[in-house]
Amino acid sequence: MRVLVLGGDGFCGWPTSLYLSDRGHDITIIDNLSRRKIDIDLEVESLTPIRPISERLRAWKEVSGKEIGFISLDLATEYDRLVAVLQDLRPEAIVHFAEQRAAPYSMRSTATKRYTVDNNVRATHNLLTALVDTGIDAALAHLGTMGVYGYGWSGTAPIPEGYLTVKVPTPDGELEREILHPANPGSVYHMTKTLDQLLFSFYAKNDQLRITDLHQGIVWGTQTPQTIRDERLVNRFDYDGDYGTVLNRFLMQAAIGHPLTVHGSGGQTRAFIHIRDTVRCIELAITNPPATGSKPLVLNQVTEVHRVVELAKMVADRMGVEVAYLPNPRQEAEENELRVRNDQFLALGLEPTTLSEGLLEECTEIASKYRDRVDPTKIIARSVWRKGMEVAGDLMTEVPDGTARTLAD
Ligand code: NAD
Ligand code: USQ
Repeated sequence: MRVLVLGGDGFCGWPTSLYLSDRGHDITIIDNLSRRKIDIDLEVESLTPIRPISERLRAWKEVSGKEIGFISLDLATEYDRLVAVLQDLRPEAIVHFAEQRAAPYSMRSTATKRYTVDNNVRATHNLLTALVDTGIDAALAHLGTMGVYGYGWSGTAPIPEGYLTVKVPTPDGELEREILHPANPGSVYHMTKTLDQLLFSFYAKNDQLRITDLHQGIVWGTQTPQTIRDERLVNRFDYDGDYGTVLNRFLMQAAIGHPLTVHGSGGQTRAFIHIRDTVRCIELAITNPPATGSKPLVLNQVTEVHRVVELAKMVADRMGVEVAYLPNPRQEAEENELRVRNDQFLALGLEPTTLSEGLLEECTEIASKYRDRVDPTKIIARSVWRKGMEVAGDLMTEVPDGTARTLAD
């Protein structure tokens, strides 16, 4: 298929572009490189030394013989160029990763709240109107989030895939209706994904766009069989307090002997997926789109569920580091139950990659290899959900000398 990967320079987008290219699809990446610019503003870098996009693409051509196109374009602000690109490339499928994706960054300041809403909602809406404008009937797969459902609302009832069947009382008896699951976002970032859902519902109904919304859990891991083929293809690994996600942070912290940064009691339960499954799910989604005229197809892109404190204890036990219980910079339930349905991906043939010694080890090895690139003063999460919330001080200001730890030790 001719596939446009929007946000294809990012943590999920880059390995997805390589995977799809390896599988024989014809890939063009669109990205405005805003994520790299945010790193400069935050004075942090990916733990792994990611190469400039042109070098990445050159390296891929060298190792695979395959060409991936690249267009630098801001989806939120360059509407006419987007239309021209769609008319020129006439994609059969579009994968939309191109949004500001960190909840803490979205809560950092008024400016980052406004940027997150402006960027994400405009990017998604521009894409939808551009598809209508050009009449291009591409299968659109968007990366949404499990966070649209919120946490704890349905207790131990499994979270369905997008829709809930409800009974509406009327004077003439009950009406049964299928509605979008109530939105219950926990950050400005998550809120933008709930707004995206409404845009999708409208454009699927009004213009018969074929849309799949992938409600993805927290992605962990870094390398895939494609990114591992050359050091210049290495994937991004975020560890800082705004962009680092919980399990990758714990693995990286353990590798340098930093206490594991559990927020609050660690009773938060979240859904996870390994990056290798993310890329497979995307191909399954674009090759199995909904029929023209149907409502958006929602798939929960998750493979397992874990409690934060249990992940911390598991990593701490294996690698001999402490667990630090820190004041939680977020407003979120101290503890929640979480059960999630993912039947549709299983039915499409996904064989879940779950937490395994090998993959955890691969992650700690990467963290150990690049430990000299860690700035330990960027580890503690300091973006608070409301002014005045307490944050922890640095637990480490220099990476200690000595052999790096790995799970194998
Ligand atoms: P990322 O920040 O690494 O990648 C996003 C990419 O989109 C970046 O390369 C950025 O430069 C680009 N981008 C952002 N705004 C753009 C714009 N206006 N125009 C063009 N390009 C733009 O994020 P990621 O971790 O790869 O996440 C990708 C998607 O998956 C996001 O939409 C995110 O919400 C979703 N998601 C991520 C995770 C996770 O754990 N990483 C989990 C669930 C869902
Ligand atoms: N947490 C800690 N310690 C840390 C980091 C996080 O205890 O050092 C806790 C957080 O307080 C939170 C949980 O771990 O309770 C998850 O935090 P996270 O930063 O790993 O994930 P989150 O903010 O939810 O966001 C990430 C991605 C986002 C995606 C989302 C999927 O950044 O793009 O949408 O995961 S989900 O969580 O399923 O909504």
